[in-house]
Amino acid sequence: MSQTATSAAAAELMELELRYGAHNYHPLPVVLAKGEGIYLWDVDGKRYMDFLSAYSAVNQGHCHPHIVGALVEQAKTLTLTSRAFHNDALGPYERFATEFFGYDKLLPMNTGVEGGETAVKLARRWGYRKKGIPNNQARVIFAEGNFWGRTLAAISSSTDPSSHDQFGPFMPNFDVVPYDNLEALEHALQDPNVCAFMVEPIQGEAGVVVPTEGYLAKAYALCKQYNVLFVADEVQTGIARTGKLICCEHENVRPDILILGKALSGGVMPVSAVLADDEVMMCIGPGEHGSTFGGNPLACKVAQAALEVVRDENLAERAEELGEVFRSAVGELVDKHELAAKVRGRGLLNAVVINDTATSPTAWEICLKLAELGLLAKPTHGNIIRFAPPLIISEEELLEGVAKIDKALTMQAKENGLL
Ligand code: IF1
Repeated sequence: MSQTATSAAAAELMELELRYGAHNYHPLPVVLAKGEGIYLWDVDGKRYMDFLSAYSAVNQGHCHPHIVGALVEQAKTLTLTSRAFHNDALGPYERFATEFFGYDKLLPMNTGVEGGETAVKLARRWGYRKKGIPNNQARVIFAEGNFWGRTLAAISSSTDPSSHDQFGPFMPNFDVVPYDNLEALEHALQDPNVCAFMVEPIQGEAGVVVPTEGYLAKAYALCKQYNVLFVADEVQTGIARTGKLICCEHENVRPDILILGKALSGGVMPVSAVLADDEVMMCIGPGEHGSTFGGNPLACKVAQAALEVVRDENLAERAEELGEVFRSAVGELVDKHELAAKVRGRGLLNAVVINDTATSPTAWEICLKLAELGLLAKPTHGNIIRFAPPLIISEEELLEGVAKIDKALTMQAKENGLL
């Protein structure tokens, strides 16, 4: 999509962002104005299939009527009380969500990274009060390639220079071990001051990195062996995205602390949550954690509606079945196209590794061609293109998307002189 293909209206809107907005993103030159189901429309009325789902925040599809209906109804009634008082939406939501995911209690927050921060605070408190770690000595282990947000704590565990260079100094007592490496994990767990291992069951930002079968179960077992909390960051992999309600279910792992975000609200507003049993959750008492909007009535109604959609539309089962369809169809493209090195993922969280270096613009150029063809996706780490459509997509629409991927790879191959 050359800049000339962009309309004057779109160009003007992009210019406003350039002129008046921080330059902390480099978006594709697409200016969106409307979303419904799996589709997005730009300001010129061009329709796209959304194969990013706002990084798995729109699993239920854009503007899902059940979720928007709950939002509008509550917005006209009561949006925010602060936690200085009770409200009539929080308790019923907490009961619904704790039963839905099978935990004693839920701590409501807003963004995914606040969920991660909450999980680390809970784990440290548990470490001091239950494991007996000396005060201020608690350590948390993370995996190389992790991504759990942009706060100073989150980037303190990051191994991605673009996330942490020149934002120091960093949070102490965060250790990093190679992902999908049980030997390295066990070595780190032997430090008696370790309170938690926080890990994504599939690393999203790292490029949809799926660990070896059995890694999660064995990592969990090692955590139990060394009396360390297993913390699952399911902000991106949770809420049915990978074919199970939470990704850890693929290996029958029940995290000690579960972090949810993104699709917990169906992409309607920021809602996150941390779930744990009493032994952990009761380590934080009144006035020791929270946020202005955490547990607001609007978020509670939206989140419950979003989870009802996951349940009632069988989104986990759909993701499981359609993920097989997607990887099988794209696997044929990998065989056909020199540019496509591999396809990997679980459920409808997948990625195609482009046969190129991380610094080449090929993946970006392929995404520009995909946009021209009416499909939106974006590269991660240079040469990996993530494909994650809303879980409500039909098989026919999914295969229509695959056809666009096929066409874009052919166009790029011709441009690169491979055909
Ligand atoms: C951006 C990435 C994805 C996450 C996991 C916690 C969070 C995220 C596994 C924090 C957030 C978002 C952040 C967003 C783009 C997107 C992203 F590319 F940045 F890395 F998905 F891979 N845990 N991921 O993926 O949740 O505070 O953002 O609500 O920063 O542009 P948040």
